[in-house]
Amino acid sequence: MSNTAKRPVIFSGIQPSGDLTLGHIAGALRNWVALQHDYDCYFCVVDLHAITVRQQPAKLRRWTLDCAAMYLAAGIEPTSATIFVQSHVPAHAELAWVLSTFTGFGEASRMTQFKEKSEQHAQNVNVGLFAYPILMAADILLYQTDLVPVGEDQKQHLELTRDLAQRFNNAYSPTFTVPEPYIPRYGARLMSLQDPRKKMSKSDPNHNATIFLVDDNDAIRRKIQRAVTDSGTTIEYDPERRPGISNLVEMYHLATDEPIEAIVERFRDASYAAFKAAVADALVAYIEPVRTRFLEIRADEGHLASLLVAGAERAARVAERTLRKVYRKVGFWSPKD
Ligand code: AQP
Repeated sequence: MSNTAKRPVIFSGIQPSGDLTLGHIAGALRNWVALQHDYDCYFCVVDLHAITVRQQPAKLRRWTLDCAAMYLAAGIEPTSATIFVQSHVPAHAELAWVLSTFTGFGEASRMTQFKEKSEQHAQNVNVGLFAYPILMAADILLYQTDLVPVGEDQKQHLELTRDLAQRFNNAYSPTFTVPEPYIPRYGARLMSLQDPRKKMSKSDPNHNATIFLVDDNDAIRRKIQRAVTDSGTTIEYDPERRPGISNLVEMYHLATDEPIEAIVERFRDASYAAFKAAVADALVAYIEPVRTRFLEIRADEGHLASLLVAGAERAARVAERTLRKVYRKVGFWSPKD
């Protein structure tokens, strides 16, 4: 583990609000793994974010450990990255409060994820859900992050983070690094298998819509076979006009690394059934080793726990440094100053 100031910093996180999906590999984990040796990485299990939607406590506890185990199963090495749980580092909530006083109400109201989630959870449109992007800004800014690998849906939140960093820096003096998004060319928005106009989501009530990383091989094959496509007959990559089949092409690319153009060329005249069978085979080969590693890691809870405790200690040291600086600049008195 090297914490030298010179390496640029990455921060990213996933909510432990369900079993992780192929979408998380595509939009997040795969890129984290690719970047982990060139950056000082902080990969967080963002449980504070998860409670913006009502969670069952026992499930939240289980999913928190599952989520961390999946980071490791996907290939994150705890010797090169800091893996930790958000609620173990109080500075996240503390900085979020300060940043909330720099965020306009109108500005926060424009966040599309808030609008979507308030429709999905109309019975519980809480202030935390509204403030979610401010907490996300705190997560990122605490670590002086240079790069944030995220899926397409988080682009707007990252813009807000950048605005808040610049606003605070201008109001006082340079305090925060202004982060850049890292959005992959393909897989930045893997779509639902049942409605290819909607994002694949871990909390979709229709389980056939989502490939979970803990799905067994039969479930993966069944879900791909039942995936909604369209009335075309050729295999093409055109997410606007042919979202269903294009989504399957992206999944094949994700699992095999074969370039999109080559996949389309090779399968252009294949039947939908034949292409779906090829996608299912590729996904089974890709996901099975991840699932096996996940189950091994999950079987040793003591080891996982000690890793998360050490990760939180490391993260807290860095986060505290930024928070102290912020507190001093806004004028909070401290006997240590
Ligand atoms: N379908 C997806 N395609 C590409 N990237 C995705 N991500 C999530 N789904 C996809 C990326 O994963 C990171 C964190 O996800 P999250 O679980 O914290 O939040 P989310 O985006 O709200 O994911 P879900 O599955 O839709 O969660 P629920 O159902 O709990 O709301 C982000 O980088 C995201 O882009």
